Amino acid sequence: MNIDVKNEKLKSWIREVAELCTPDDIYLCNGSKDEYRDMIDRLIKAGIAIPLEKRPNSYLFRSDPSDVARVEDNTYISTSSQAEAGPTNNWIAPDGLKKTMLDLYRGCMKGRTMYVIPFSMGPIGSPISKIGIEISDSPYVVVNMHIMTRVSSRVLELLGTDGDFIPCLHSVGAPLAPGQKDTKWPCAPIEKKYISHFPEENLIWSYGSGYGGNALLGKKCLALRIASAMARREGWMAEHMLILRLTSPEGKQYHIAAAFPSACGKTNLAMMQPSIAGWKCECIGDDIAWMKIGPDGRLYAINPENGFFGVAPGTSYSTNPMAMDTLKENVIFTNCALTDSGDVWWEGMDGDEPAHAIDWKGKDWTPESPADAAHANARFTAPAAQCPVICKDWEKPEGLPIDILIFGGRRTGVVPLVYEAFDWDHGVFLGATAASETTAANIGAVGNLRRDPFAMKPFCGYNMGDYFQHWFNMGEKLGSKAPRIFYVNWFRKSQDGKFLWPGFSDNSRVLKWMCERIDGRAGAQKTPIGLIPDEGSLDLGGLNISHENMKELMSINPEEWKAEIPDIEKHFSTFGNRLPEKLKKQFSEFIERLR
Ligand code: SAT
Ligand code: MN
Repeated sequence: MNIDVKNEKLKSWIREVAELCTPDDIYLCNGSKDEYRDMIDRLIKAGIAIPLEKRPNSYLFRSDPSDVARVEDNTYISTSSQAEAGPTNNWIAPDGLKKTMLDLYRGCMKGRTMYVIPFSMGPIGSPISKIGIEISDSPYVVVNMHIMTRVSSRVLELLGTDGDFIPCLHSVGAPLAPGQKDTKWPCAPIEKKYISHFPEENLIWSYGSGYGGNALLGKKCLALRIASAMARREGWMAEHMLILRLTSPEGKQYHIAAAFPSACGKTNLAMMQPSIAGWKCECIGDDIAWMKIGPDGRLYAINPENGFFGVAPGTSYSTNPMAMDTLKENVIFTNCALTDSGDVWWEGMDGDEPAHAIDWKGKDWTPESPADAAHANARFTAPAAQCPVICKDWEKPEGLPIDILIFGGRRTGVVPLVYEAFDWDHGVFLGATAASETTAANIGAVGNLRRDPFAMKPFCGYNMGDYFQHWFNMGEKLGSKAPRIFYVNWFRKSQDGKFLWPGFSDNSRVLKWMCERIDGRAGAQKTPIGLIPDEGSLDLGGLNISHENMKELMSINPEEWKAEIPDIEKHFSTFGNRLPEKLKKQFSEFIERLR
């Protein structure tokens, strides 16, 4: 092995993995533009990356039809006791899981190159940042990591001889016999896919999938599952939240972090351009927030990522113009359709449907075709820095002070457009009971209602009962400096099945109300579920929405809310004695208010 690394732990880990996985070659990544170019060239030659004539330096990839989203049923939090992983995580004891996976890893990189990818989550060298090293046999992973994280040889310099890092081992799980022809998207069958986390030793092992969060291990695996466990130990927070800055016409800045489940519009809200005059919105991050209490006692957030891995279908100049402008060049597209003019296309894009395209499976497609041209979880990978509304302070090492936290989800009924928590502890209750209809971001049924506390159900790296307690503890530490907490639902529908709220840029109206609440300028009424806007306090100027629709949108039906009680009870009961006393208290007060 002639790989030049000085860090002792890294040196022996690379040697160990090479002996286990027996790749043909080992390549140490440096993160340079030339390296990216070189990898892409090879992927083009192999017919795996399709260059897009219409978008400079942009490429389309098609995954195997079985490997199109995160696999939550195959995702494990492997702690010494099952109680530590808790009821929301799949668990296998570390010894057993490692034995199974070692058998899979043995010889798994035969015929392939093993890439060693040094990366930083957060600006390189920032005190909040964490260093990871991903070892992967997927060149697709290398080029995506180049965009989504900071891949650089500076990371190795920073590590020195004895610095620590989070090892992230990944294999597509498809060794090649001598002379065997490779497929364009190698992966293993579902029963051999394992996305495993060992939070007690800050270790990630992923096997069998090449897609998104299963394979780009800096994202959900490191920055959420492992980081959430570290954050609890160290007294900070790793959350599934977008971060944005809203500036009022008077120039006052508000920083907002919002948690919604995957594919519920985080990217759209993060890049939203207000429809109300004089207000300005800038993007800081679209998926993950790491938050720490600063020297002044306030909560400061950084976006640990370097790019956006966003859902393509539904993205258009009317839903998210800033994303569309981010996607003009230097983008990787996965599972989108290919037009005859050499561009990507997906359902919901502006303009007419193409008369003919190649669908995400590589087959001819016309508007008459029964299936969609792009997969519902088709994605773009784009550098955050090229977003036209990226905030100039998005890489500030100390982060930005958060004023407002938002929870929400996709609910066709029951939940009004917006309400405010009475206080922090009530806000924790709102986060802990958040529910949403499932989306295509996970392999599984779409549209089922599930409790997704803090939008972290698939991403919390320890017992979620303890996670709730951690939120209460943070509230105690923050005291009067704590951000205010709100709950939103952009997705409520009328009796005849139409969305009641226009959403997108008009969501700025809801954010404005939150800012005015903080400044004591907007009134609210107490209801059993929280504080809702006083009539007239939500700025609806210039919006064409009927009084009836608005009433329905904001309505709170006590009977419908009472019907939630048994489900919340069932949800809470899964946590047994790990359910915080404060949450029990919040729940009984909620029931009391509904009486
Ligand atoms: O595939 S990812 O996990 O990165 C996307 C998502 O589910 O949010
Ligand atoms: Mn996400």
